[in-house]
Amino acid sequence: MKISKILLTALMGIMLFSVAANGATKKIVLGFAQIGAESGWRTAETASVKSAAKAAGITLKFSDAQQKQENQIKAIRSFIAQKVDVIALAPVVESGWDTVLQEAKKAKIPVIIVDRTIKVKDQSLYATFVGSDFPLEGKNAAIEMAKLLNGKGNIVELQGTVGSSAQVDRLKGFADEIAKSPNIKMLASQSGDFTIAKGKEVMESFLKKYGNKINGLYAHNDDMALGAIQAIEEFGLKPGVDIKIVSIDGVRGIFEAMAAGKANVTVECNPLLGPQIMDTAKKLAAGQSVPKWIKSNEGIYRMNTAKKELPKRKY
Ligand code: GYE
Repeated sequence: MKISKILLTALMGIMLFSVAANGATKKIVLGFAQIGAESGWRTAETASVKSAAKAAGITLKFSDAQQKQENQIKAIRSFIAQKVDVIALAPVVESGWDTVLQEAKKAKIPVIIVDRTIKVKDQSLYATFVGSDFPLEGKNAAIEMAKLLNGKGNIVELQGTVGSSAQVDRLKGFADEIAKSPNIKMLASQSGDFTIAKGKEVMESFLKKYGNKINGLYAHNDDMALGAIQAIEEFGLKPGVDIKIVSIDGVRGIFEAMAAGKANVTVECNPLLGPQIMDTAKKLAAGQSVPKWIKSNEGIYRMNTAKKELPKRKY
């Protein structure tokens, strides 16, 4: 009896040791090179990644680059030096990643590109992209704008961070679709860097120049639209009525503005990517292959349903 107990304990010990040795019980370490905290969307994404890592039992190393690519590159190099298992990168801009991603590849660390896409010569430099379809968001925004203006009017555009895929693709997706409405004219288009403050500032300059000639505003994110709403009210016009507003993201603030009749449409872009990122990190750490694009589920929300939707919003 005693001997069998000793044998059993020894056997269990050996089993546990071998599980640890082949990595099954080792905690996965994920380095996340985040862009910053420029918008409500990004704050929601960061929160989602942090809570999903906890829930998945993944050790998260988090870096905030304050919207600077050089800081993101530094963070990735430090993750490589620390020998993390997987790297997640939300790239502030599309280009300039080849060298650092080659370093990650050489170190055999798989890279998940998060929420914005990149342009690299060698597609094997990253494992997958987890995020939205930006050209489609731009297209949907244009369809909504054309409907709101009955195919006729003057519009202005607040662009996202210049050189980010979210700016490049939302601009192009919108431009291609709005071209089908020849009586809609783009008066001005400028970057508001995805922030409320910049969105307000640039809208003020548009209003100064074009005043009540403006019938519609397309903003590449809700935060800039929220800044623009303040500018429009201070100028003495009614946002959502005198100037129709279509933006992208679906943050709580824009639902509140829509419920108050001050904004018209938001094309949803889901920031709650944490669970999909953790799931992908686990697969990659286990040496499994994943699809090259893992899409998020999204909808389009309008002023008339905003009040009803508001309590259901998670970000
Ligand atoms: O739309 C914007 C944020 O990369 C999809 O970045 C993201 C965009 C989002 O600052 O609000």
